[in-house]
Amino acid sequence: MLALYYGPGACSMASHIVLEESGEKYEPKRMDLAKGEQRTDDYLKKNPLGRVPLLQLDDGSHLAENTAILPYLGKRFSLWPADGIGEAKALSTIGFFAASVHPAHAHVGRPERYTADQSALPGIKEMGLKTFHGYLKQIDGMLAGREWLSDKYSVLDPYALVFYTWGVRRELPMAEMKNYTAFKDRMTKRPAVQRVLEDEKVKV
Ligand SMILES: N[C@@H](CCC(=O)N[C@@H](CS)C(=O)NCC(=O)O)C(=O)O
Repeated sequence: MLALYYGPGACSMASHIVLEESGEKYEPKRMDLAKGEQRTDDYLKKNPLGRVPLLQLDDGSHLAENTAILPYLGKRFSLWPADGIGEAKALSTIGFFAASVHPAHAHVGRPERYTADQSALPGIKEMGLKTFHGYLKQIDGMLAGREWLSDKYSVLDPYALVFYTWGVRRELPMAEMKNYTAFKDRMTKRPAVQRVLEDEKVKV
């Protein structure tokens, strides 16, 4: 059986939604990131990176990183493009999310990771928020005229929802992004999404 280590409101929410929608039995393993549970010796043995999400596979081994976990779950639950070009495009979107959108937000939430100079923290946060906002607008553009990011609903969509909720958390003008907001409304109609938002106490 699969098990997911996740933190409420974190990027692990994407995998959490996928597992919840899959209908397959899995073990949710909730972590308190604010308390630093991701840095305990026990957890670091499972994931030396000290982050969530972490997926425990059927054989008991562990898989880290959204860029690996989401395609794996997508293939397992038919939430992944079947053709080569569709798959390449999905990987391109996941790469953009994990390597650009997420780190921009990390400059807002964890600016101390980017400088030793305390006086530079506000500037890093401010620039991080601007960059993050710009990326959200790009996601809004990617959703123009389409229901989902890929040709059909896929693991990309719960990942995109994570960043929408982070925009809400940072009080960005999310309603101005019409395509992204309509997408969020479609997502929050899904019962599994509702269950996860309730479990993680995330506002949208
Ligand atoms: N590149 C990783 C990033 C994972 C990551 O940074 N997760 C955050 C939550 S969104 C985390 O575990 N934060 C705890 C920490 O930084 O100590 C991925 O995409 O899976």
